[in-house]
Amino acid sequence: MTKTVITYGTFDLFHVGHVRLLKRLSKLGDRLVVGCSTDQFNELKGKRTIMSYEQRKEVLESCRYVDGVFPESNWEQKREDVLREEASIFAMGDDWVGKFDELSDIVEVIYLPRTQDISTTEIKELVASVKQDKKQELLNVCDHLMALATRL
Ligand code: C2G
Repeated sequence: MTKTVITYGTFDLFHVGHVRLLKRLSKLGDRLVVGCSTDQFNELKGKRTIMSYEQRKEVLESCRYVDGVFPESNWEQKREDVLREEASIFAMGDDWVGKFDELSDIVEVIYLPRTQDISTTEIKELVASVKQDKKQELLNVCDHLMALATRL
């Protein structure tokens, strides 16, 4: 009997935290399927993503640890998904601890430690700060050039 593990997420700006979770999950069974949040569902979750659902799905499907990806478009579909996929393990990072325990009548529910010091939000903030540094550098160069120009 194939042992299927199921998980869900946005997986925007795919990073090592996502990879390490999927790698650990893949070792818990023979097959790992992922519910990838649609763009509409992310709006409902209040999450702004950089990558579209199609791009995030394509990246997940290219990951060696993932055997299948399906759309996650609401909070209520998990029970139906678990039954359709015949999943025996439902797993999430522990930022979700306790949130999906109501599924434990049909599937083993587990929460794994998140990977520290990396998140999509931190990546976005880092990019924004680099952009800000570059902008300030350009402004400094402009000021310097203006100062030189006034001396000519
Ligand atoms: N994750 C992790 N370590 C990180 C970042 C994320 O282990 N540094 C895990 C999260 O705990 C989650 C998965 O990677 O289990 C996907 O994270 P997100 O893309 O942020 O997913 P999220 O927005 O939490 O959506 O219905 C459930 C939701 O769709 C989960």
